[in-house]
Amino acid sequence: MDLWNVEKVAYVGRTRGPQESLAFHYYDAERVVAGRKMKDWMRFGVAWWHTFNQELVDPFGVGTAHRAYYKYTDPMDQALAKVDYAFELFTKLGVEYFCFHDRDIAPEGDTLRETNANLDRVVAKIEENMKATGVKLLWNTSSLFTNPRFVSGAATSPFADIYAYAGGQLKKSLEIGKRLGAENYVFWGGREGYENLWNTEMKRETDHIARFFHLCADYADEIGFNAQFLIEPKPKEPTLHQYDFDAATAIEFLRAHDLTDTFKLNLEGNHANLAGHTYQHEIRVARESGFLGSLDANQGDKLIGWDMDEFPTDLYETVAVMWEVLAAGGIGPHGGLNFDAKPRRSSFTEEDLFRSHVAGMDTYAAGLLVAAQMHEDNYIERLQETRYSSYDSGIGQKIDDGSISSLAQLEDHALDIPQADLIAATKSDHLESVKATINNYIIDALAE
Ligand code: XLS
Ligand code: NI
Ligand code: NI
Repeated sequence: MDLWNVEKVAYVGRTRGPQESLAFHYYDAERVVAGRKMKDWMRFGVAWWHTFNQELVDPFGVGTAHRAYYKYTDPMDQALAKVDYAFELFTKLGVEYFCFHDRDIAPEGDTLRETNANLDRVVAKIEENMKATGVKLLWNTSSLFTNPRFVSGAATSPFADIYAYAGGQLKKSLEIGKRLGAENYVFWGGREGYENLWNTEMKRETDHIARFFHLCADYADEIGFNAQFLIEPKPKEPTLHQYDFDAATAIEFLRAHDLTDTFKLNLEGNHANLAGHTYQHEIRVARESGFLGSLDANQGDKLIGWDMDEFPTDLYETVAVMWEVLAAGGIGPHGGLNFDAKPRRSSFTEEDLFRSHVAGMDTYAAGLLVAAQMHEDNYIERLQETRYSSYDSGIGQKIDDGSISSLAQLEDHALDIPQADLIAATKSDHLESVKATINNYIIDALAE
């Protein structure tokens, strides 16, 4: 299939003013930054659901998207046509990874058995294309939220048949992950939460899903599927409250259920905002506690409080994300930047699928360049070091090395310090200057 007249997107370098929309201005895949190729820091992925299944509907209107494969009206014909289309897009974009839900790639049959047979046909075609192009599977996952049977959840459903169905569906999904060599396997608990607490046994539901995760891990071991398992936190939508609310909640859940060896986290920008956090906050929490797994690259909108899944174009945010990634030495053991994002409803052409990915890739590449410069200068590291320097000696050192063992020792130190000396022990953060310096890094690192 010839995907329009778009050529392979090339790196052309920086330009003044309007950008060429089908060229990279910052993303130079092979360029080495901070000791690693840009493409290896980022490991960009295309999300099947948004890019090939999203018709750009909203609650008030039907889809606006123009897509060549809409001419296939039989669902299986269309699913197979999308595979060729997808790999042509990956190759022309120079994206080396992709991600999908089981139900994104093949239509459902009446029974799980029929659905699995449909999946086998499409997976075979995906496998051929992966071999031919070298494009790899960053992660796959299972849609346990779209079909009406999951109306009240899957692994937290009050209905045991549905729990069993979800288990059967997961078994197949793990087999597909193994067959296609998925590097990670994601669990996003789309309807694993509650609409109303009065009718909900919360502990029972969370015990059920923990048990489910153990069963999944056991089966992955049994078939030799070594992917990194990831939980993707989100506070709400579609449920009123989702159990994997944010990074800290998910980590606590993993600790409480003996799942810390099995899971890390897949963090999404827009989900962070819905939880009342910045994206940087979520990544920091995961990084510092050893749970950074992978990233779903998207952004929300300040004016609309929902999961907008916009392509990331906020440079300030990508600087912060890439600063954390550099500090972590990479996005988790096998992580990447999956564009869990869709073009706006008014960006409905096929070419917009390219334009939106190019914008996202360039924004992350620019973020990497800025963050690398900040790390090279140790700007933030020095800032933090100075701020905590009172812990390098005296009472601070004793607090840090654990030799303070009682409140009485602290009292003894503090009892006679005059108020003026205490105030003098605090220093201004000069926060406005810090923010202005970050702006300067952005301007400077991206200048010619
Ligand atoms: C929805 C989630 C979803 C996961 C995969 O908000 O981001 O797309 O990434 O199930
Ligand atoms: Ni999301
Ligand atoms: Ni996501």
